[in-house]
Amino acid sequence: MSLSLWTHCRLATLQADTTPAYGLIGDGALVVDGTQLAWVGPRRDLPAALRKRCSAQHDCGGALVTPGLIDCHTHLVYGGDRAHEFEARLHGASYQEIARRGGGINATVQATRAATPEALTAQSTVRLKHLLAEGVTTVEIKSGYGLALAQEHKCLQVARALGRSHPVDVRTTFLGAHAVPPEFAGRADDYVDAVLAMLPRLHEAGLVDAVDAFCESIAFSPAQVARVFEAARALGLPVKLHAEQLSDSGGATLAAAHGALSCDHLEWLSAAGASAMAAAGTVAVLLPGAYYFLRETKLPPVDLLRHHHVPIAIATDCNPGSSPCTSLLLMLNMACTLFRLTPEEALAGVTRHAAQALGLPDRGVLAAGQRADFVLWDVHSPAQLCYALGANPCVQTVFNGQPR
Ligand code: DI6
Ligand code: FE
Repeated sequence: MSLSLWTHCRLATLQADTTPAYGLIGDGALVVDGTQLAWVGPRRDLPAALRKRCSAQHDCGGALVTPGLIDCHTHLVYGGDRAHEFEARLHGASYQEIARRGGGINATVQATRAATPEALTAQSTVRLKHLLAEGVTTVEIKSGYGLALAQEHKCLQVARALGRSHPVDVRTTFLGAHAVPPEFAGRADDYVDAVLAMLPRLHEAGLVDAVDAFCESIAFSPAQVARVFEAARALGLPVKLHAEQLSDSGGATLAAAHGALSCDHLEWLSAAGASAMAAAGTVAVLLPGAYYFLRETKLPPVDLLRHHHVPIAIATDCNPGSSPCTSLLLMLNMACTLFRLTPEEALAGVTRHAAQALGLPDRGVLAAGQRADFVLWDVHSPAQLCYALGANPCVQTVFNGQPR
């Protein structure tokens, strides 16, 4: 296998606990061996024997190189849009009221059920391309707008197919317990039975990398979520949870008890929840797009997470109701301005910690042995990636060893 050498770049390796910050290497070099990074470090330390084996050379033109970005929480595959609800909220309705009136998630369920796989693929492709243009190399996509076996199957298959037709790694999450669909109105426990019946079928079809649920007063109780988690764990599937977004339901503690990969949103996270997450190694995925778009005022307890050394990830939560967002770079900015993360924390949140939130130890930092997913940026400092609004300084993305 031929090796390729990438030089004339600064590297933000994002390795943990490095000095200088960001794991910055001023005059760096990368050696790619097929789909993996074979060597990463200061150019002057590159072994001559390794350099000789490199048959291709790439001049990065002074670019900053980071790991490929990872969007670890999206609901990217859905039908229709909810601009009318955005309008209704500007006339005074709340997100919860709209949901209780049968709008909200169930409005998107109706539109998604009505959409053909081709139509779903077409509208989801537009969103995916926006993410890819900003250097995203791994994206998680949740189901949860089908809420019936054939419909969830359709959405997860569309998600998987997007990963085959685009240079990006798609990880699929089954979110059957997202909302109670209209045909089960007032019978949430019966719907949980239906979710438990869907799970093994979708798993057998190879469509499930992880299992998620929405633990909230307008969605599922901790007891109902526990049933879903037990079924997932019995199949050997990792779990994650939409927890403490609109109220403190104790979801984080429950998820941690099931060894969850991540708890997501967390504006209302308690001290007990944070310490349970720390003990379980559960990542906190913060979603500034949803906080912003719903005009929430309760900030996620970032200092509490820092105090307990809970790793923090950042994602778009791309969805039609609470975060119609396809820019992970914008989320970096909002994580800093709204949540007061440092740019270094924010960048770790879309690389190293996002990989951890998906249970993927083979990516998220620039280091030998990792996947060769990296991005060349036309910026001088890593903080510039968090600082600008609406700019896209992505020059080139390398996915799985191949420039795309
Ligand atoms: N929390 C969210 O923010 C999204 N899902 C969830 O459980 C919103 C989904 C939607 O409103 O369509
Ligand atoms: Fe979400």
